[in-house]
Amino acid sequence: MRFIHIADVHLGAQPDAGPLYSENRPQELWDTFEHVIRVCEEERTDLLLIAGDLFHRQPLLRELREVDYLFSRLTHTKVVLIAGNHDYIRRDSYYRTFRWSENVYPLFGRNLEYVDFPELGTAVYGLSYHSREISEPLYDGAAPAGAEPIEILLAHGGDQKHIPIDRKVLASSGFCYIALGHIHKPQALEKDRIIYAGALEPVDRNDTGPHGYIRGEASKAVVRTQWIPCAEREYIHLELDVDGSDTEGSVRERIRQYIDEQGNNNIYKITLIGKRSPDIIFDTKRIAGMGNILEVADETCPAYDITRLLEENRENLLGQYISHFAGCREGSLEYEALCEGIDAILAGRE
Ligand SMILES: [Mn+2]
Repeated sequence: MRFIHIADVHLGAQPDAGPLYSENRPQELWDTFEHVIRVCEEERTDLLLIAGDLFHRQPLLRELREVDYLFSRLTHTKVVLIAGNHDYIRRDSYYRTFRWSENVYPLFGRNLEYVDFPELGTAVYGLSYHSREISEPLYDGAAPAGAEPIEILLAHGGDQKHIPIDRKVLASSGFCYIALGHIHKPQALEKDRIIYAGALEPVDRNDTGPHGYIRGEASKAVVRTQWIPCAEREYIHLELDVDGSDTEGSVRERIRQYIDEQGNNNIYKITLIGKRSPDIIFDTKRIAGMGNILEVADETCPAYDITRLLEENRENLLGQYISHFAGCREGSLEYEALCEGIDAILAGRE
């Protein structure tokens, strides 16, 4: 039995993407989702498992129709999905009344239920969110019914307000694979067995690193999985360490080189750190205008020659201020305060 496990597609979201991509970014979430559907068709995947938050918010009727159209074109694959905290089954949710194609099996109940595929020797279990938050550890008591040799749990959550998960309890639950959603960073809680597929595409600027889906194969109760990156873009956080020889031009050049190496498709958040020459000011707006860049923060501090400043200013406020910090170590909070203070006093003189 071959399956693909995706989660947190967040269709309908408008991710932060900077001026270059913002307009197209919502469309890219759909494009990557369609790509996965195509992979299912090409590879004749038996089951497509969607572990919650297919939508970023309550799905519109036309969005459900688009999604179901894509599912309906699958000639081999059956689709099982649950609703997560973002697309929870609200009182007026279209999820309640929508008529899906016959190869689609929503597990939209509040309580654990399962769908049985005898031809695949597989049963898939799951429940859905009927509210934004669920603080009870609902999966702690989840156990397979022994309906089929291969028993899979589709689950969504893992933090305090969204069905807290105890890894050890899950590990001893008896399911041969647990397809998790909600945490956007792809990760295995247990190799080949308890896995967060991660968001299919990064949705938030903090969803750093590559994103994609899980491809798995189960024979009897033995599962083997592979993580397949497929997202169009990645959020990359860069801490650029500057020194006294850097100018704004050299910093921009170094950022340009880094972006060329890491990929022009990606979206960057840049933090300047280290010690800059005291007479250099980095124009963060200009740097952010280079393209691909979502945010630039300047956390550098000026590289003052403190001994010399002290010598030259013994008789005035600046000298007195510096002497208060005698003996503080570079890099410490006190040192940072010292530099900020020197900055302020020097700026006041100008
Ligand atoms: Mn979620």
